[in-house]
Amino acid sequence: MTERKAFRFPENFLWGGATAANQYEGGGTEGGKGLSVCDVLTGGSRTRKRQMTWINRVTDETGYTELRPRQSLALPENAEPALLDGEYYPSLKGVDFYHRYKEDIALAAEMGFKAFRMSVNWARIFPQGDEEEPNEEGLQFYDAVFDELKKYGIVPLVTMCHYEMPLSLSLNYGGWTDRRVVGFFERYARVLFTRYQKKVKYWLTFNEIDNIANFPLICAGVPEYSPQAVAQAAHHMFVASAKTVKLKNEINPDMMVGQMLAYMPVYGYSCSPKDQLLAIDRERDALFFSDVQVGGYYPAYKLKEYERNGVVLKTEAEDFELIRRYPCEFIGFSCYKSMCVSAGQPEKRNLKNPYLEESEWGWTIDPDCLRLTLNELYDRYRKPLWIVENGLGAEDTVENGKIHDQYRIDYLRDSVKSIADAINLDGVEVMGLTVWGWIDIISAGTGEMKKRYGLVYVDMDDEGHGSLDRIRKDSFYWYQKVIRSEGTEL
Ligand code: BGP
Repeated sequence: MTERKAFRFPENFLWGGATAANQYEGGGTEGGKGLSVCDVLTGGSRTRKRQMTWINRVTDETGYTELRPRQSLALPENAEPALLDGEYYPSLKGVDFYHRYKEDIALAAEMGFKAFRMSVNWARIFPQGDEEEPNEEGLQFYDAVFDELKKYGIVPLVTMCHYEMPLSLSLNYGGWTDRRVVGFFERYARVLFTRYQKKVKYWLTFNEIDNIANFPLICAGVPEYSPQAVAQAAHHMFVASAKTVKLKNEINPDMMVGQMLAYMPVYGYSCSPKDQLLAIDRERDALFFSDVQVGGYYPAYKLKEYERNGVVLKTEAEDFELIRRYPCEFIGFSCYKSMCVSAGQPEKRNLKNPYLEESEWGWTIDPDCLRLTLNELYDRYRKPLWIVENGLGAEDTVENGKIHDQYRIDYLRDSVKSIADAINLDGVEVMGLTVWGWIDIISAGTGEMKKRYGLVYVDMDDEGHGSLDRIRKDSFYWYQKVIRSEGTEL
């Protein structure tokens, strides 16, 4: 790869910021909204996993169970996830976008945003998930948000499900393992596309669909982890994605439906060929999902894996034709860091990379991870790409009403340079960049406020205490300058 000569971004490059309803919106039990799977999660920390609270309707016993990657929930007999009196649930509050959306959108406009990534909370539109008719009050809230964005000429990028499946669909159907959920999602998509076709051009189906193996409940409402359950749920999501693209074409083909993938370049720890084989295998944990949702086919390596693991998909005659004919039109992806693997320690998901620094939460700070990812995905699919999440989670300090977050400016500057190189040196077609958590919101992984990504500080602590006042950080003014100069002033 040749070195850069200059930074240039296309005039129509969509600079902006990203959030998710379950981490930002709040109003968790207002406006007719039902509970979504994240609402019953407590706060956690770097060292304490988030807990899912439950109740036993027979014995009235209540308790907590850990959310553990690639494992089933340890729920007692007859227990089900539920809110407990006196517990704090970060998702129910977010940082109150629900009541402060005008103030926040004005801040986004002040920075010069062209795009605003957010999610519609599925449980605000269909509180139980399987109703025939949507919740009108929920639809009106998003109408008001889209109208406010339009006032400033900011385009929405809307995630249809960002870890926000209605909890009832998980409890009563087992989430995406049940084929009927495909129909419920199609109904939801029809309502969104019909209602907002003139206000929203860009849609993403399922946030980080490839996280389903790590967090089957949060990603797909599947409480009992098994390779079979995850494969079946993923298949139903693929079919729902294809039906969503088909529906969009019927309602208004000017809209675009993208896939949303969590991606991390995986490096072999050494130049041993065995490390490279393992690195390819790990990258395929994510690429499988884009091969199907964007490439339109089930890759051979996954079919072989299913065969080895005894996974047998229940499919319907139309499924593979739908998947082939209606692939997503662009890829939105999150990329924060890279990983390192060694065939000598295959059980380790990630080894410390001696060439890279790490954040306070142990995430590698890799200035090249975006360029690497953009090239990998563009070479594989030749479709437009959008970095819909990138940013640095860090502890910030307020000093005399200021937040000097030079560390975040440095991280984002490297990200912008990496994207510029992919565009100018490698010819990758990049639609935009929406930095993650442009305003401080609760962390998905830990539920903390302490892990701040924002260019705007929010006065709230990990327990939800604070004024919720917004304060512009140094990075706010830096990003404002970057957008105004179209990426030439970094
Ligand atoms: C991604 C999610 C986002 C966001 C981000 C940062 O996986 O799509 O919702 O939370 O990770 O992770 P965290 O908030 O755990 O730091």
